[in-house]
Amino acid sequence: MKKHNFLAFDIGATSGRAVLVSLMNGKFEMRELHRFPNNLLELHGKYYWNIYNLYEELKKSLSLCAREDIPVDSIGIDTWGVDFGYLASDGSLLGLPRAYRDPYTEGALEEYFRLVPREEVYRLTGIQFMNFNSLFQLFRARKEDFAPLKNAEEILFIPDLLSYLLTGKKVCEYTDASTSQLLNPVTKQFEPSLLEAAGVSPSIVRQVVMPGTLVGELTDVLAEETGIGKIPVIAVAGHDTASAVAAVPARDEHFAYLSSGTWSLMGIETEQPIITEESYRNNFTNEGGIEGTTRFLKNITGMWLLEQCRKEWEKAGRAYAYSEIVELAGQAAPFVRFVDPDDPRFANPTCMTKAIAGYCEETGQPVPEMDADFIRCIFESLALRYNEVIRMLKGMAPFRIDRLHVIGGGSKNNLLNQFTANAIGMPVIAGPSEATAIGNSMVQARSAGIVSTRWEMRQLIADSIQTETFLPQDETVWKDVYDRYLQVVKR
Ligand code: LRH
Repeated sequence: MKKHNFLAFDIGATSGRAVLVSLMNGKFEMRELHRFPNNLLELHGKYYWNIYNLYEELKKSLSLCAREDIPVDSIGIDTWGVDFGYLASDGSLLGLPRAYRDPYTEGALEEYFRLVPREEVYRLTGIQFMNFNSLFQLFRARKEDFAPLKNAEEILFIPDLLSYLLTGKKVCEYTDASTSQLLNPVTKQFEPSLLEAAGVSPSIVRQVVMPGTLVGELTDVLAEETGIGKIPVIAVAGHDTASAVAAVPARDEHFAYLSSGTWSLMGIETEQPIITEESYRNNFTNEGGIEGTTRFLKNITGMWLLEQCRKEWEKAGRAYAYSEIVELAGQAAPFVRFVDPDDPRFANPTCMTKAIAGYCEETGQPVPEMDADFIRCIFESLALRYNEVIRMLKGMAPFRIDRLHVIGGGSKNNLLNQFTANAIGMPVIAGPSEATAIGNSMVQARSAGIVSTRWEMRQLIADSIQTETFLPQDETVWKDVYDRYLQVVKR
């Protein structure tokens, strides 16, 4: 059987990589070709993504492939959600895309709800309320008289924007567009009234296409400059979480997933959106998945807490490898203090360790002293928050959930996997840690006609990777601890 090579660009809010996924005889192998940082760029009080830098890194990756003479079948790009760039009528990119951690959307929700009631926005979109959703970014950009918006003919979401830079062709891919809070998950079309209320013309968005659509080929200049040739670019599941969920190595629907990275995205895959009184109250989202499925999930602040602490410790001369972090957590005293990972103060604090210490002080808990105390507190609090969210999910899921698949970089953290299993009282199956790149390449493989359904993709993934299962332990202890956690976080 012929070997197929798919190049997956997977770009998160802190780093990106180019992963080569090679498929042969019903199995795949993967290799990271290139990794690069993706940093927020602060300019005069506004926060941006340096899209031109990302473009350079994509080009570098293509050149690396060409240098190794790797015959690439196609390319796919997935990134974090909600953000977008503005394009002028001649196709020029206007400025840099604004970053979702820019505080310009603070307070935007309440202001917008005076124009369209909160319930109505949820009824139309089924999307959880987070102030950085594209809808509220556009609303605030309009209020700010942000020049790129004023001069824009259209917007392109980040994966589509990068594909556009590579090919000169524009699409609006469904899974990423679904994170905007502008799409109706039932009709899978944009809701013009939401844009109109924001003071933005509905013509700023284009018709959506489904994952697997061909965007176009690399431009002649790029094909030549990188030496790779006229390779097709596929609009994969452009939202990183959608690509990750596509790669859950499950055999049936009875699972919940936790896509664990900077964010922890916990949810289920459903055939239909779930837009109910309860999902509204619990602020669950209905984002788009592959094959028209819905990713019914909730964002939980994930490794962001730890990543920020780590940066601070590194600056202070205490750089820890990931293995050291896990070791430190194992050494610290258990169950001393908890935080609500989703407390708004942790969204973008100037100093994360101070924010955590402040939370502990305010809630009458011992303030962490050693780095290990912080780490332990973060891991335990995350596991407890996962339990809180999985309980909500169980109450709303249209089917029985009997295991949790943890995927993404965070699935390599065995201590947290065990804590999670203990807290939720259910088996945790960890892996693949590279779910996003795998899901990305599987959609490319489907476009190439090599696999046909998501279950076939998942079978192939299960046959190609090793997972690890964690069974619940110390359940009674964790039940008591969960009650204490609920008291601290006041729920
Ligand atoms: C994770 C993620 C998440 C979005 C956030 C903006 O990378 O895509 O699903 O909510 O970034």
